[in-house]
Amino acid sequence: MTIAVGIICAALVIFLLHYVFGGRGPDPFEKDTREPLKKRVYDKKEKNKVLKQGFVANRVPENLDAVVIGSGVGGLGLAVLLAKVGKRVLVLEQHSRAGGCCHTFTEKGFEFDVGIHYIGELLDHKPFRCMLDQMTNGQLEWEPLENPFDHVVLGPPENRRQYPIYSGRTRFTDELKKCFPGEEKAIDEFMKLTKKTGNGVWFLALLKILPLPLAKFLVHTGLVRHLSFFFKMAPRSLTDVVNELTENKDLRAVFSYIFGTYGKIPKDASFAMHSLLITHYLNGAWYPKGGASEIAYHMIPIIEKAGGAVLVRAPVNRILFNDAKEACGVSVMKGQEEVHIHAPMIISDAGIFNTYQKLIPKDLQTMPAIQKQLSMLKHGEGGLSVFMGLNGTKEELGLKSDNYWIFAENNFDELYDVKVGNYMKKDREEAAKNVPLLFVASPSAKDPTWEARSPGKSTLSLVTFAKYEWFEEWKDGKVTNRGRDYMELKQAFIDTILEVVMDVFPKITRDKIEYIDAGTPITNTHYIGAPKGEIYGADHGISRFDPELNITVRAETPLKNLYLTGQDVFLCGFAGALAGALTCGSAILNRNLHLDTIALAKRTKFINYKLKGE
Ligand SMILES: Cc1cc2nc3c(=O)[nH]c(=O)nc-3n(C[C@H](O)[C@H](O)[C@H](O)COP(=O)(O)OP(=O)(O)OC[C@H]3O[C@@H](n4cnc5c(N)ncnc54)[C@H](O)[C@@H]3O)c2cc1C
Ligand SMILES: *[C@@H]1O[C@H](CO)[C@@H](O)[C@H](O)[C@H]1NC(C)=O
Ligand SMILES: CC(=O)N[C@H]1CO[C@H](CO)[C@@H](O)[C@@H]1O
Repeated sequence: MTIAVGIICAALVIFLLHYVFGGRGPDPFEKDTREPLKKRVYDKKEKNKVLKQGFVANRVPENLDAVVIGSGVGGLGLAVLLAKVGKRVLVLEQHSRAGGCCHTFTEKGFEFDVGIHYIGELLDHKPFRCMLDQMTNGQLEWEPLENPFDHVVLGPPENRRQYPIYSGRTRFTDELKKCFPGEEKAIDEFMKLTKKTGNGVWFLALLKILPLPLAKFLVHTGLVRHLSFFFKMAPRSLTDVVNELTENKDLRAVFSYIFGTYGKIPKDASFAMHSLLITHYLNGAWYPKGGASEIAYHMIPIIEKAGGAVLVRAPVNRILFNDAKEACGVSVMKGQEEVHIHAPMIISDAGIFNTYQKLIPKDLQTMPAIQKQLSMLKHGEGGLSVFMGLNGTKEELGLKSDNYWIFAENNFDELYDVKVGNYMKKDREEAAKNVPLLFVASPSAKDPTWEARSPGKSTLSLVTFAKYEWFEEWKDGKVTNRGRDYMELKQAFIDTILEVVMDVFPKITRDKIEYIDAGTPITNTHYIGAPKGEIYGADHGISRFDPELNITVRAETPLKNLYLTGQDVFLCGFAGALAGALTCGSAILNRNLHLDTIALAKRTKFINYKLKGE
C-alpha cells in the first residue's frame, strides 16, 4: 500500500516537474520587447484609427494562423501572445470598437470606462506587471490609486459608518485594527487564512494545463484538497469562515465587502475566490493612465506587426466545422450576408455560453462533453451601471482616486434575502426604489491625464447588480430607443442611486450634473455581448471552485481546433481574463506560460538592475 502510494507520488512529481519546467513550444516572453515610451496619443480620432477598424473582407489578412472571436482583454491578450511567436491572428469584435469590458465611450464630451475601475498586483517586478509590460511593449502606464483605495460605507442614511481600506502587507491589518479595537486576533487570523488560501491559486492554473488524465487523477483521488489549501478552503462559504472569526457585524462586513468584485453574496461565495481578491489588492490598486482604452490601444499594434488585424463591427454568427467536426473558420455577418473566413485554429473570447449555445451548430451543442460543461456553470449576476458627467474639477467636487462600496446594512447575506432587501428577488419597480449596494468611483479623478484632456470636468461611475429578467422584455428593441416604460424604469433606478450618491458626496449637487444615463443588463448584452447582462461572465459561486469543474472547463474544448480564452476559462476580472489568455496560450503553444511570466519577472528584475548601473 505505502509502496503504491510512493510510486504514485514519484510518478506525480516527475510529471509535475516535466510540466512545470518543460517548455516545449516557443516562448512569447523570450525577448524583452519593451520600448522607450513613445509620444502619448490622446486624440480620439487618432486612437480610433486603431480601435475602430471596421470589418471589410479585404482587410482580412491572408494565410491566417488563428481567428479570435471577441476583443476583450482575454481575446486581445491571447492574440498578442500568439503574435509574439510570429503567428498571424485576426481578432473579430461585434461592437463598433475594440476592448470588450475595457472599451470606453464618449457622451456629451465625457469619456466613460465600462469595466475597469482598479487592478491589483501591478508593483514593478511582479510577474503580472512584467507580463503586461511585455504585452504592451512597455507603452501602457499604470497610476496608483490613493491609499486608502477603498472605503466601505455601512448602514442606513441616518447612521452611515465609514471604514477606509488600505493596501500594504501590514498596513491593511494595522489600519483595520485601529477601526476595530479588541478585534486584533480576528483580523490577524483573517489575514493569515486569506494569504494562505490566495497564495495557493497556482494549483488552479496547474489543474487547467496538466494533461487531463493527470488532472483527473489529482481530483478523483482527492489529492488536490490535500496538496492545495486553495481547494481545501474552496467549498467553504465566506460567511462560514468570517462568522467563526468575529461576532462584530461591521467587521464581518468589512472582511466581506469586496464580494462586489465577483458578485456573490457571502453565504454563496467561496472563501477561495474571496481570498484571491483580498490578496489581489494587498500590494495596491492601479488605474491605466489615459483611461481604459489605452489597454487595447497598445496591444493591437503588436498583433498587426505580426501580420494580424483587429476588426470591429464583425459579429461572428457561427463557427465553421469540416466533416471531421474540426473547427476550420468563422462566419461573420456583414449586413445580411455571411462572410466566411478560414483558419486552422479558432479561439473564442465570447464567453462559454455564447460559444457553446450560439456559435456552434446544433448537432455539436448536444455532445455530452459540451452538455457536461454547460451543466456545471450558471450565468453570473447582471449589472446596472450609471454614468455621470459633472461640471467641476475633482477638487471642486471632492472626488479622489479611490472607490466607495456603499451598503444599506452590514449583513450582506440579507441584502438579497429578507429585511432591507430581497433586492434581487423583488419585482423591478420595488427594486428600483431601494438599491441596497452601490459601487461609486470617479474614473476622471484616477487619471492624471484627465484634467488636460477635459479641463473643469469630472466623471462618476456607479455600479450595482440587477436582474436580467427585470429588463428582458425590451431586449429586442433598438438600443437607443427601447420605449417610454424602459426609460421610466431606468430613471427610477437612477433617482434612487443619485440620492445615495448625493448623500455620501455632499459636493455633488444636481446643478453639477451635465450628463447622466444608465446601462442595464440588456445594455451589456448589446455592447459587451453578455448573454444575460452578466458583468463578470459565468457565475462565481462555490460550485465554480469544484476541482472537477476546474479540470472540465479548459481552454481546449471537446471540439478539435476550437479553444476558449478569457474570464470563463479562469476567473473574472482583468487579471482573471488575462490568466484565461495565459491558460489558453499554454494549451496552444504547449508550454506553461504562467511559469514563463515568473521567469520573465526574474529576468526583468535583473535587466532593470543592470540598466540602473550595477
Ligand atoms: C461594470 C464592470 C466593472 C468592472 N470592474 C472591474 C475592475 O475594477 N477591475 C477588474 O479587474 N475587473 C473589472 N471588471 C471585470 C473585467 O472587466 C472583466 O472580467 C474582463 O475584462 C473580461 O474580459 P474578457 O476578455 O473575458 O471578456 P469581455 O471583455 O467581455 O470580451 C468579450 C468580447 O467578445 C465580444 N463578442 C461576444 N460575442 C461575439 C460574437 N459573436 N462576435 C464577435 N464578438 C463577440 C464582446 O462584444 C466582447 O467585446 C468589471 C466589469 C464590469 C462589467
Ligand atoms: C459649469 O460651472 C461654471 C461655474 O462653476 C459655470 O460658469 C458654467 O456655465 C457651467 N457649465 C455648464 C455647462 O453648466
Ligand atoms: C473530487 C471532487 O471534488 N469531486 C466532485 C466533482 O464534481 C461532482 C459534481 O459536481 C461532485 O459530486 C464531486 O464530489
